[in-house]
Amino acid sequence: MSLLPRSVPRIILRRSYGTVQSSPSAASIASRIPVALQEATAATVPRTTWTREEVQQIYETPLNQLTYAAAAIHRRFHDPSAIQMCTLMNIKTGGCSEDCSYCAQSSRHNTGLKATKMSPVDDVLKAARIAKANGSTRFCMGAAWRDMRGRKTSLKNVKQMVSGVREMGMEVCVTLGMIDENQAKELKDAGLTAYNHNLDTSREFYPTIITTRSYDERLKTLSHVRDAGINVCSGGILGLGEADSDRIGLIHTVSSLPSHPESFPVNALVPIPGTPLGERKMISFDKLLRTIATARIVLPATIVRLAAGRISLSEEQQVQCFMAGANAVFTGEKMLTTDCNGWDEDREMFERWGFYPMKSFEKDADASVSKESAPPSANVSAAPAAASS
Ligand code: SAM
Ligand code: DTB
Ligand code: SF4
Repeated sequence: MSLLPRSVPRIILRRSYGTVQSSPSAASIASRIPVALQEATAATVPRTTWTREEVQQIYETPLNQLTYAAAAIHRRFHDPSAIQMCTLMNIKTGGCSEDCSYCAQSSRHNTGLKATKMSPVDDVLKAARIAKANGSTRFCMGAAWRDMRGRKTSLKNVKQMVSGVREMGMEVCVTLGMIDENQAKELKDAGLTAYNHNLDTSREFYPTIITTRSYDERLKTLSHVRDAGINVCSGGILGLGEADSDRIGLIHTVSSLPSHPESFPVNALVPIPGTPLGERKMISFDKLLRTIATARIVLPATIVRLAAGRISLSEEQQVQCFMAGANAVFTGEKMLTTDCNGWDEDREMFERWGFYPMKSFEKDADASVSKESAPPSANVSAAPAAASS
């Protein structure tokens, strides 16, 4: 028996739902997605041949389409629920000769930061043990240096720190400024997993931010790191006053390196009073999300790291970043000189949204043997995670 009153015209029963009937066909949706994004969505290996125009096309895709594509690509190349937890330690604070206009540690700005000597090896290893006990699987040590020239004793101490952290089964990264071939080899032999050295922004915009060392010098350090078989961690800062074209330029530059960086940190400027950028407003969230999604698409096998400035994002904004392809964070008591989201807060957020910490060497773990507790001499991090075609 019909449940409809007799007065309802029969035609209603035959009509399909309006949303279904009027939704555009898959072909018409696809025709509005840039060709570069369609190609990226179909790719199964990273490519180093992107043109700047292609990266621009991807970056300019409507944000909801862009983040959807990024999420799909993220699933092809990574476990989308695994987020790498990395803890930072500043092993040599302040007094840096460089003029990076964002940095609290440059001696050229009056930021009120007290310069310190290098931390003792034991203190660093103690901090790494605490980070590990709290769930971090990567430990990154930063020093406020322009380069490693004439720092033989410091390099010896850093190498002891590197080996000590590796013996704990953690990935270990350092950021010490510019290094040459031999220093890179020594760090590799000590067991270093990754070296962080950011390009920060596009080649064109770079000289308005830093004048004391060039873009090419930075690229040279990246080549020494890569040639030594250490994973490259290189990304940028958003909110320096750069334009969309500069964020596009940065992603294009790293995508055209001989192999993609293993890790691409996306820092949002933390304005430091006393620096030339101390009054800047935070980058708008849509630009941050767009940059993360574009990086995920163009650098599909790379770890995209939601770095400085995360503390200013709401939990929902952070989760949007993870859903658009970010899969690493800095977590713990401190960044280098500024505050960081803590372990407990991050653990609770992960549980609420269905994320879990990435294991150490998970991205390198294609080989059948578990590398979690391999000693430095096992040379386990020789191949960058993102082997480019
Ligand atoms: N001295 C080394 C160097 O310049 O490579 C290592 C330390 S440096 C502080 C590491 C990176 O942190 C910088 O390249 C920059 O991308 C980021 N950073 C520094 N200060 C920042 C800030 N105030 N806001 C956001 N990111 C910042
Ligand atoms: C990176 O790209 N960001 C981290 C890490 N690599 C070394 C440093 C962020 C520093 C944020 C400002 C501060 O704490 O001084
Ligand atoms: Fe020195 Fe690095 Fe800061 Fe530049 S970013 S001033 S090189 S510590």
